[in-house]
Amino acid sequence: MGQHLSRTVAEGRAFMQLINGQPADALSGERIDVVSPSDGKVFASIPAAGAADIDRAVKSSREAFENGPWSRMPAFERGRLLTRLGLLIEKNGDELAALESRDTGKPIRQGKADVTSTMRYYEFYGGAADKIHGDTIPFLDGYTALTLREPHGVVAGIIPWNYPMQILARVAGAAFAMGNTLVVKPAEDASLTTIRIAELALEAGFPEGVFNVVTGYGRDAGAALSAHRDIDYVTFTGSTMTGTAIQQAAAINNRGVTMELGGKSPQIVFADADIEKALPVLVNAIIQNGGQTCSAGSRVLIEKPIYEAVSTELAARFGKLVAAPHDADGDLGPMVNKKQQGQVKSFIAAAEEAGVSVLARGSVDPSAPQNGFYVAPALFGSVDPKANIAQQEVFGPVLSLFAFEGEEEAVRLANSTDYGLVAGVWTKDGARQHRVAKKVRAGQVFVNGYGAGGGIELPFGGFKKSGHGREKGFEALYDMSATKTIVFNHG
Ligand code: TXE
Repeated sequence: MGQHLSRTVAEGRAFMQLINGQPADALSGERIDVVSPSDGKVFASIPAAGAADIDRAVKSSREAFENGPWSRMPAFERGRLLTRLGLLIEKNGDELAALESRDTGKPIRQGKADVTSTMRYYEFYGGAADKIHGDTIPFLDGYTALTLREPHGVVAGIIPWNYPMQILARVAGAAFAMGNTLVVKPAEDASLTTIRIAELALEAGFPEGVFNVVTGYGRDAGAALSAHRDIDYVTFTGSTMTGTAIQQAAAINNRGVTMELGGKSPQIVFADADIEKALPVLVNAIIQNGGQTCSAGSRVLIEKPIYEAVSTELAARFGKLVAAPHDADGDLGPMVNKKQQGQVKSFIAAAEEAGVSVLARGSVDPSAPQNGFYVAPALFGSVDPKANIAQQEVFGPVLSLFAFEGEEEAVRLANSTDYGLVAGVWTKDGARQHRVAKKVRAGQVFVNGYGAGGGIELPFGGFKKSGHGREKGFEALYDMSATKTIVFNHG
């Protein structure tokens, strides 16, 4: 990937939504500027959809679900279309990585890694489409009872800006494998790859109306979509606050929801851990995507005997981290927008003012454009578990360290926030690995490693305020379908 492509891709382009297989502007004609986080400059635009656009898209998806070829297509053929889409994503990987990287500010290598994962989602769900089936159930004499797994119908997918391509893929892969049709609203800050992937789906042979994309602000397009009466199921990834609003809107129509919300994920490092193995993983878990990852490892709990040594090592590594433009070779890119940059900076400033000890700050590449949304990474030590920085999701390159004594305190600290998405446990003691992994309230627990959301095959989702429902793996296929029981009376 040359710098040239990632700087110029999409330059000056007025992007369109995709409704019923056709490019579509917003009915109002209004547009949203697309800003590059690396330099703060506008480089493209997307339509600003309102309720009327949402209505159009939902009608198209309803028609495709009720009367189109999609519903009559054998599952293996739907799977084949998904696989074909995955191959087209691979073929267009350089363009997609460049688009994602410019649109979100993430380093180009992360954009490329996202393309690989995205491709894998469509491959996985392409293969899974004809492998989910119901049961026959022993029932009363003279009866045969069986279950079918049926699609919900029209699914609404509201997608955030941190991993747009990947999060779309986990929603779309599972929804399509089960035979649903989909209306997607990507985030106003990062819609470009969603539009491009819906175009590739048409090229792969998806029937019109199966995969509709509307772009716009959350308060307009997002709110109208989640409250629409003809949506059968809503799936959302984003902030806990917006998730609550979306659930309230969906509740008016009594619709099911999958919610993948925030996190404050802990990594617990016991004194017997392989520290050399742990250190790069601890740093990467908070630096990947600039810390704008729901499963970011934002808290590291260290057993007292090794606290000094581990915190000194982490401080040395944090001090060398450099934030740089998406197409430079930095450790992290800028934050996605000015609001996110402001949020992260104010968390850091408030913690400093409250007297939390700053162990190290990284830096911003001096040649990075002044108007980019950069934040120098921050490492805080001996943090009070009740402090704001210990409890709130910062969603930036900010890591807090805590000291603990013994297994019980480790588990108590790990579970001491409102969230429960992911956790890491570092110890060589096999029995302790099992005990702690079971006691930590998190949807995914990694032992002697940390996946930060990785693993297409692995079910993923939260406890507590981190959400409910499961994405990824086969579990997502259950969320994206409903069981129907049929009973035959032979008597
Ligand atoms: O998120 P929102 P924002 C967290 C993270 C971040 C904070 C704010 O802590 O700092 O959220 O980010 C759409 N009805 N995460 O404000 O609002 C919106 O258009 C329907 C965690 O950008 O959750 C976008 O498409 N939709 C996270 C999507 O919701 C609405 C990823 C996400 O935006 C809406 C992103 C409404 N009323 C942020 N309001 C994760 N879990 O990975 C907004 N939207």
